[in-house]
Formats: sequence, C-alpha cells, structure tokens
Amino acid sequence: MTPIITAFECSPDRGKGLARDMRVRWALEEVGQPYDVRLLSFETMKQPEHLALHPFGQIPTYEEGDLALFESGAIVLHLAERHPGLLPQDGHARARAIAWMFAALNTVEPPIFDHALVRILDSDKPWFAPRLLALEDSIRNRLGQLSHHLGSADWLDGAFSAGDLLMVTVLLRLKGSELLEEYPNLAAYLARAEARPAYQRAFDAQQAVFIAASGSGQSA
Ligand SMILES: N[C@@H](CCC(=O)N[C@@H](CS)C(=O)NCC(=O)O)C(=O)O
Repeated sequence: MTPIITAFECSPDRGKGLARDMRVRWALEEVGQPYDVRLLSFETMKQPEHLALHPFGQIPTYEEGDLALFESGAIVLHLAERHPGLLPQDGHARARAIAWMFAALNTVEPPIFDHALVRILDSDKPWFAPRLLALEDSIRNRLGQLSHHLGSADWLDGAFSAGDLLMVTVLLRLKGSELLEEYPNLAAYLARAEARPAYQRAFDAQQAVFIAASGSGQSA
C-alpha cells in the first residue's frame, strides 16, 4: 500500500526545503518507498478532517493503511524501523542513532527555530535585538558542541542514519548564514547530506509543489 503524506500546497519558505514534510520525503526516498502527497492550505489544515489525523492541525502527517501518524520525528522513526538503511542493525549503534534523532529535534532545533521566528515576527518589538543576540549565543553554543562531536567524521555516529537526516534538516535553516559558516565542518556536513541523491529527489519534489502553486497564481 502506498503511504500518503501531507504537505503545504504553497509553502511559506517558497520551496527552500524547510517545511517539515521534507524530512519525511527524504526518509521515504532514502529507503526507496514510493509515496503519494495530499496538499493542504492553511485553512484546510484546521478543518476537522485533518485535525482527526493531526491534533495540532499541522503538516506533515503519514497514512499507511489504517495507521495514521503525525510529528515528523515519529514518522521518520517509523520508516527507519520498518525499512533497512536509516538505522544500524547493532543494538547499541541503533540506540545511539535514535538518541541523535532526539538531539536534533529537542536540543538543537529549538534555538534555531526560535531565531527564525523572532526574525520574521518580532523585528518591531523593543526586545528584538537582545533576544536575537541571546538566541545567537544559544545557537553558537550548540553548533560548537556539535562541531566538536563531528570533528572530521562524515556522519554523527558511523554510517549515515536517521539521526543525520533530522540533524541536517534542522541545520538547513542556517544554510548560508554566518552562524553556520563559523563551523566549516558543519557546513561541509550539510553539503555532504544535500549531495545525497535521495535528498535531491525529496528537495526537487517539494520545490515542484511550490513552483506549481506560484505558477497558478497563488501567493506564498
Ligand atoms: N513538531 C512538528 C512541527 C510541525 C510543524 O510545525 N509544521 C508546520 C510546517 S513545517 C505547520 O504545519 N505549520 C502550520 C501551522 O502550524 O498552522 C513536526 O516535527 O512535525
């Protein structure tokens, strides 16, 4: 049965690969699982039909037969547990890869995401500048620790895993920024991941949705 995921019909990031369905698309591509996509507007996401799949009215979701999942991390873990290629066979290595999945979403993503949100939503607030600086300090702290761990390795813990997949999607929000460029091994890590054919296919598929929506006259 072909799984169905949900995604923005017109992503606010204008097809830059930042919407979280990118994680799920990439995981599906890595394991070679074909999938269908149901595109949603912001309005449709808040309707009862979608809320029955996602209690917070967001994307992505994942449907496979009578299984419905929400939360990109949970969906990637589900795929990684059911298909070879995203988690090591060895029990300890597998547990460590899962720890990196949590680290990406719980420890590294929060300051990076808050930084992006504050820049978009709060530039008119009196506390904007100090808040931005504080978030940049938090991001530098995390990037410095991550950079130290990665060292000269290609991936976080041995072979490429779902932990790398999630970490890279988190770091993507900093692509091209001075913050990331301060850590050349992390910038190279990002580039290495982006060069994976499965990443390219997922990125192209997500971007094609935005291009089609823009072409049909919708705004971002
Ligand atoms: N923790 C969730 C976050 C999901 C999320 O924030 N989705 C965004 C798109 S990347 C969304 O649907 N935003 C629209 C909204 O919240 O109304 C996950 O990883 O799946």
